[in-house]
Amino acid sequence: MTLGLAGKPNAGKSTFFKSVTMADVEIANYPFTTIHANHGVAYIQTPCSCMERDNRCGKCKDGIRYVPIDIIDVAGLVPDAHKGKGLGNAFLDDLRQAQAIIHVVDASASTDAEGNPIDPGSGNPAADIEFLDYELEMWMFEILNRNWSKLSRKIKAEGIKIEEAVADQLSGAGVTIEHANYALHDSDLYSVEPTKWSEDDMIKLCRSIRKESKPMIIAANKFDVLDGLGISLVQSDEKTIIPTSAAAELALKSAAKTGIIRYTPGAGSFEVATELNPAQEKGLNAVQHLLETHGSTGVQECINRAVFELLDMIVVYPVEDEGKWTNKTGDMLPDAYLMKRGSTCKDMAYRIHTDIGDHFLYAVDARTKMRLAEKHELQNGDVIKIVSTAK
Ligand SMILES: Nc1nc2c(ncn2[C@@H]2O[C@H](COP(=O)(O)OP(=O)(O)OP(=O)(O)O)[C@@H](O)[C@H]2O)c(=O)[nH]1
Ligand SMILES: [Mg+2]
Repeated sequence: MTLGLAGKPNAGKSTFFKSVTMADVEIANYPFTTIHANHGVAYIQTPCSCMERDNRCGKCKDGIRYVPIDIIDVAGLVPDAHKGKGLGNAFLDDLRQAQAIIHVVDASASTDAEGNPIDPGSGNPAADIEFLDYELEMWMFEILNRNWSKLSRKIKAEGIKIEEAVADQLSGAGVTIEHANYALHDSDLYSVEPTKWSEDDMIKLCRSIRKESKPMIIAANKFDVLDGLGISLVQSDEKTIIPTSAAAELALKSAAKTGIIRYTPGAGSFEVATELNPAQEKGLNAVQHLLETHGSTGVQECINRAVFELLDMIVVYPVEDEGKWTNKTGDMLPDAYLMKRGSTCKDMAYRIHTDIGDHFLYAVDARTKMRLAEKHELQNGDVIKIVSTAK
């Protein structure tokens, strides 16, 4: 499970990344601070299933389970990156493992089209929304188009399935047969012979593939600047927009790390834990004001919603003892798996181990103690024991 942070230079991607991973990465107010992608681990939050028992699992905090996901912070992209502008399109390749993208937009309008700092309010965040879709589509188009005339003749001559050929050509961009199948229907191209596809047809296909294989959520960042100056300009008919202040989240996490405050990521308030010096007091008062006006910094909400809404994932807990909800060594709810909604007991068995999947007998719902068949669809929060003949 990997989320990618993408957007124009200087929009706050690395600040967002640092605030969720606490990795020591470079942040600066000029474009192209990040050149090599940063990889890290962030945590999404979900209510822990142990809360319905008398005893706690010890893995969650105040009933909130933190489930790890991978997150990548890539170099900034400028319009026409696919033609080599800015740092070019090599960096688009860093997004290939991402199943979903958080598009970080500078909603304070304090960066120009190339990401150079300008006066707050003088940029155009509205224009930043669409360009990323287009760059990703054109990146995919260029990959698909490589040797296409030869490949399309081969598809025809050898009767290769078109969705397989498209997925194969784009596998480096993380595109699967299911994505290709969806996009070929969506763009009405199953009915047109691949040797006859025009450039426009292929771009249209890539647009559908992008939507399906790299869904996006928008972080309207820097809401702390001039009372959320440009947030209303960040609009989209089809994408969720979440106002964020990555800088405020980073300040809160840093203060919590040094023990000055107690803060739960995503919360609308924090508790002061020590005596504050005047500078700390001033800084924290400003952040408190932001939390009061916006509810939270938005950063945790962004990653939670990217995983649960955009990617439609659920969390399930494998156990070996369905009575105690523990593993062999007595740890309660030792693991929390993120799985696609619609996954079955058999999918979960494979997730534990290939052998367990291959030798699956049945599953047990640890709540009801009912036996479940291999095709039974898992629900969010399920606690499941898998029974198999694997050694
Ligand atoms: N006020 C404010 N400033 C922010 C926020 N997030 C980031 N910044 C500032 O914006 C500038 C750019 O931040 P980075 O995180 O380096 O931006 P980036 O998108 O990674 O930039 P590149 O690596 O160059 O593409 C820095 O000066 C940050 O301190 C925010 O939420 N509020
Ligand atoms: Mg950066």
